[in-house]
Amino acid sequence: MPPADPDSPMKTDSLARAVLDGDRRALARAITLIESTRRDHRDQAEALMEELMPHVGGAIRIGISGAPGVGKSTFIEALGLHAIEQGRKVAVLAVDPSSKRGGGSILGDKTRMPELSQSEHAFIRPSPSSGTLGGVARRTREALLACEAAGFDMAIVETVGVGQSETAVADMVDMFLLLLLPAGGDDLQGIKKGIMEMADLVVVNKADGELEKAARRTAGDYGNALRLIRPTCPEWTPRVLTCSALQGEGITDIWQAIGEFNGLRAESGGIEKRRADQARAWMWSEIDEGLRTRLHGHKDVGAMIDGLEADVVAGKMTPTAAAQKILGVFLAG
Ligand SMILES: Nc1nc2c(ncn2[C@@H]2O[C@H](COP(=O)(O)OP(=O)(O)OP(=O)(O)O)[C@@H](O)[C@H]2O)c(=O)[nH]1
Ligand SMILES: [Mg+2]
Repeated sequence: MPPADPDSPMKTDSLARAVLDGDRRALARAITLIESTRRDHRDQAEALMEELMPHVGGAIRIGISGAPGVGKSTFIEALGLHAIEQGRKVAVLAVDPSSKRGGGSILGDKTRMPELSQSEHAFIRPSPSSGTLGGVARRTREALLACEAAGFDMAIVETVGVGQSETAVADMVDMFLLLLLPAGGDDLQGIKKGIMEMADLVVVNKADGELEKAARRTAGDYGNALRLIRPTCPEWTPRVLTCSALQGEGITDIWQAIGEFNGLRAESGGIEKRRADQARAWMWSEIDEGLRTRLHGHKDVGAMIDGLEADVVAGKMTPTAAAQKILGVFLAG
């Protein structure tokens, strides 16, 4: 087992071996390395990922999103425990660049996942507590692959449905699941159409007690709304289910739908294709981020960016001219 101090020197190959052996402490340590922004850590993380990459790809990757308080943590506890009963090993990660809750949202939420966080077949990792969405998403992608390399065959990526993070999560999973609350009346909870369009499965949670009737009605409304939306993929028509995460009701049906989706998508090659597209997009976003970082770090460009930006904002210079000037100086050396 490598030492726990992130600053202490270590060999990435022995860390990689421990991760591949399914050592959860080594996995936690690998993810700490992946999340570090220090240059030397980044280099080590890249070396580590090289070693893990041949062993990834074995998990069902599921993204789960929904408004604060909809019951994501409670739902993941129920679904995760069900998956473990079916012989799965479950990793839970989060993308939450807005997290102001110190230590990351999931860690604070472990009380909402009491059994899952205790299970030896589960690995729960809070969101990296800071960074841009792009940075957090990249680290979460790598963390997801590290979990797969460690033998977790179901990966759940959670995000709070309040911003751009749904798209980032949808871009790293095989199946995207949207959790909703039972609504009074027929309003569609202000859910943006773009987010509905990404959902492979919509789940109305809290279908229990007084809310049960409203949940069924809401599910019907969303079922109608979904029919007007182009399906996410040719093999599958997105559907709406209800559940009570708290009482564990409806979880079996959701598990079955996940299995069905996955089976159809595996058979058609859809999963592979989506993953290939995601890998391509990931490469380009790495290039975009890398270039921007280098632009800002360039001694001449760095000094002129603020002034040119101010000129563009003030209408003294066109955006095209400013961009050309910046690129010209950057490419000149
Ligand atoms: N009645 C009922 N309450 C539920 C259900 N699922 C969750 N809750 C309750 O809803 C509240 C929020 O649940 P969480 O699981 O923390 O919700 P969350 O979406 O993870 O919340 P954030 O992480 O803050 O975005 C808690 O009080 C839960 O007990 C359910 O199926 N039925
Ligand atoms: Mg939560």
